[in-house]
Amino acid sequence: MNDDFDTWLTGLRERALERQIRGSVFDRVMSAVQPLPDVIEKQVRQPEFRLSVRDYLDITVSEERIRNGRLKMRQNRTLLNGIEAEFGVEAVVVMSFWGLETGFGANLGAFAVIPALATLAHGGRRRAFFEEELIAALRIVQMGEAQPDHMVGSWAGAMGHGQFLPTSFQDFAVDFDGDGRRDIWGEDPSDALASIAHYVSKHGWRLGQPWGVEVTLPDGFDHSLTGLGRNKSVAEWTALGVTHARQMPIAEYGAASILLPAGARGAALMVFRNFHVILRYNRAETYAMAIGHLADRFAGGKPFLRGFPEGQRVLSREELREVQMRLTNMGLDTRGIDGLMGPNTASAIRAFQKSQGAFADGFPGICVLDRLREIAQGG
Ligand SMILES: [Ca+2]
Repeated sequence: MNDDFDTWLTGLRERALERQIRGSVFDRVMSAVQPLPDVIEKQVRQPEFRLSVRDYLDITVSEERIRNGRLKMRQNRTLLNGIEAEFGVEAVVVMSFWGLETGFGANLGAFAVIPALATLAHGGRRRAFFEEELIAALRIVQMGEAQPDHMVGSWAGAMGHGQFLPTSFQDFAVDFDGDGRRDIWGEDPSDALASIAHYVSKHGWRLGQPWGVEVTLPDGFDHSLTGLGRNKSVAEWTALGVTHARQMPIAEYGAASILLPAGARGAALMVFRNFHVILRYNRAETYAMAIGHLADRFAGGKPFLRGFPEGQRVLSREELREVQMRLTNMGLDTRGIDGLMGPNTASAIRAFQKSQGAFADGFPGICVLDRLREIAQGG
């Protein structure tokens, strides 16, 4: 390499200076930076999400993690109480993010974040996004908040116990132990855990409200009512016959949606505002469900009553595109072949399931694709 990289660096220097990064800081930090081929490799090979909901939950909400989390919670009781009092986020919720993101600090990531971000900003996908993060990382150094070699994280630049990108660090990291520095990387997790709580709080967390509850749907329930954002009040859902899976009352938490994370043969969830807050940390619905469920388990809650069927999983984007193409060719118009779930794709899948005598939940599961491929082969 890397005339190309050096040329890019020259341009970057100008853009950084326009953004109030001092030339001396830029030169000190960036002069020795070389692109990291590993990082591009990781981005290219980033696995599509292919675990079933059941397998994903088995890994993220394992008995071992629940035990480990409860132990860490006792060890950090005073700290967590202080954080809950300051930010209005339950200790179990903070613990859940800590557990899922880095195994309670056991795995902060092995990459030097500045070279990793420089690699992605120069030659990866989503360059503008990563350049923004790189400049934020330089600003952290310029402010004297961390030295470059202290800033370790994932290949994609997510740093510290809570895997904060540099822009999130700037906006949400806090100095909770009062030593004058926001340290989300150190062995003492005080600042990092408070920063997680601050992030969650600023995105609208409501203390004392659940993220969601497992519910039972009545026979003949119209599955087209399910999906994130198809909101009704708890009272409206109750009027439709939806009940708490463990026969408990559900308080009125405002707008609620019903999710079927693994289709109608698996557990049904009613989710509330706090579920959307978790999605601000990571947009995957299965991630948000795992965070919420792990927090419930830390608090002594029970496993899902109904559980999730073996093998059933959501289709990858590429696979969903294939489903859309095949359905559209059969005359079940999905109004677009983009690999994204929407109401038109859901109703096309439902119509297809009905035509096959299958349960018509509109769930974009692997079974749908398998059946479509069989039909294409004359099955
Ligand atoms: Ca501190």
